[in-house]
Amino acid sequence: MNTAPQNLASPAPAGTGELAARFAREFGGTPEGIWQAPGRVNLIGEHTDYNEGFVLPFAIDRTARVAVRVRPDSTVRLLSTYGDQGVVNARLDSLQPGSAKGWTKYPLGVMWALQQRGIEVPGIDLLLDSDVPLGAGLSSSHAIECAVISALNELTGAGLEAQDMVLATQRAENEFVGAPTGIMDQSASLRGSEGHAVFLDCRDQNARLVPFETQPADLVMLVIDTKVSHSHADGGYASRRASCELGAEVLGVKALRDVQVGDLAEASGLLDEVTFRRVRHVVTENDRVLRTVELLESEGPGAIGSLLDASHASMRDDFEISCAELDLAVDTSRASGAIGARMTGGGFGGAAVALTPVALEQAVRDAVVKAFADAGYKVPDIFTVSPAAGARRIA
Ligand code: GAF
Repeated sequence: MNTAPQNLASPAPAGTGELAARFAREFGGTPEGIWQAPGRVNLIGEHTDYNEGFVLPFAIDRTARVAVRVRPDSTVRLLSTYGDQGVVNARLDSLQPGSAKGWTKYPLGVMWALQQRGIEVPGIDLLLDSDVPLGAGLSSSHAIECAVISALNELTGAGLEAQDMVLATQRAENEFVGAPTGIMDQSASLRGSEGHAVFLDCRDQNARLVPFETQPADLVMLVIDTKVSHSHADGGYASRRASCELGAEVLGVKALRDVQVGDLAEASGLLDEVTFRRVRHVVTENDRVLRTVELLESEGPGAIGSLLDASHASMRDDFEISCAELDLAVDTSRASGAIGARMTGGGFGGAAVALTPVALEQAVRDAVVKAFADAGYKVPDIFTVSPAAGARRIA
């Protein structure tokens, strides 16, 4: 009989020992466990989640990890291995939106959101480590939130299902952090699976895993972090969301999910020019997600390049959330051999992805670095990602 505790990974990945040792130095004693949650790349389906549409992200092999121990009082002590905030102390009875700063917004937001659901949250000591690049559009904040909610779900015995954790972390983001984001990022982080993308219907949260393995197709997925930092709590994201809501209202539908590509000609006569372009992005993007899923299931990743390109063009021209650095990353990748490329995530900075033949990986990397240098942009960080497992306990 296997008596190993459920969710306990074996063997423990490198690094959990160091994290536990650092925890002991900072807080004394040992953590009760270490939980990790990945960042994500969105393969396709951008700004469709809050329109009750379709998304196709995958969890990446870059994670946030939290070592956690429950305290006997209502104090929260938080420390991260990066940044310079030092140990941050908070009290559970005084958590409220706007009360936290820096990365501590994410764990404290999750604790607050759990309290709002009536869950009795204990004080904790928490040490965070993460290799998800910050502000790169790879969902570093949701990775923290999903690691924390996984830990608290287990430590409190709350018994939340993935769906509940998605909604609680969304509430933390929307109300505590102040970013009006949808449900895509935390869904990818919580539901991710090695070798798969997560096809999510954001209307009912139905999720299906779709094979996305680049290696057998002799492809790699390159991430190009432009180093243009962005925040979804800034106005751009909220203004796009407002345009979508206006479009749905004028068209008399519950959400833009209910508008089909064939309805666009009629919609153009009913909407102002800018709102129409915002709507057209969402409607065509939903359609592209469905076609991408079909192609991945019938032919594999080598068939989806032109859909990635079309998605980028739509974000650049209709939704207007790209920037010069992202466009340069995408155009240069395509010109030097990628079979498809697009910005990924909420936009206004962050990262692009380029689906690239293995044989041309170096050529694409070199071309992008050179193009950025020639344009006087910051040196981009370029690395490969593959679809990885979702949030789980690792020690
Ligand atoms: C950000 C948000 F967090 C997501 O909910 C989603 O809207 C995305 O931007 C755009 O597709 O990552």
